[in-house]
Amino acid sequence: MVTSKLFTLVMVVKQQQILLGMKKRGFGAGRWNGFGGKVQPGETIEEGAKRELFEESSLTVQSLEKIGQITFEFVGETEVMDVHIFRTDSHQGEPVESEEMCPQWFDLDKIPFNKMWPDDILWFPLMLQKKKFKGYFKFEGCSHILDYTLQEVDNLAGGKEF
Ligand code: CJL
Repeated sequence: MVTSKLFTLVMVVKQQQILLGMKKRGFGAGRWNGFGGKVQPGETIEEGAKRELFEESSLTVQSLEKIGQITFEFVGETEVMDVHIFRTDSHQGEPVESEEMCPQWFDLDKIPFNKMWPDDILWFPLMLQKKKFKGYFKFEGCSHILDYTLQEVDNLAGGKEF
């Protein structure tokens, strides 16, 4: 039986830059990524996204735009990751390093894809153009994509069928 676990990922964008954090420990350590984590019981996905953004970067936001949903399967594992991706173009505060993440602004033409999850280079262009998308990636280990689908969608509701 395949089960899924909910995760959030928040991309904070300014005019010419995007905020990424270097993950300091745990899953994805050593890679730059947006801010996020597991959704907790009793919170909505968006509440979880805001909470993790604050815990990991000290930033607060008024609103998050739902921009993408990606399901990640790993060969040999029965649990998939259901990652809900949000974008915001305005935030309050200045990013502060946390136990989890070391935040840094990157020019949009200098995104460090070689030190990010290999799926990111495929969906970042859609996210940066504010296109909504759904994706499915099958990984072998942490670095090899075996197959994937990625499609632009008009609507992200109905989150389970890619
Ligand atoms: C791994 C899932 C961590 C978002 C961050 C893990 C924070 C766990 N996240 C990107 C992913 C996963 C991913 C799949 C192959 N950009 N983010 N690719 N790519 N989550 O607590």
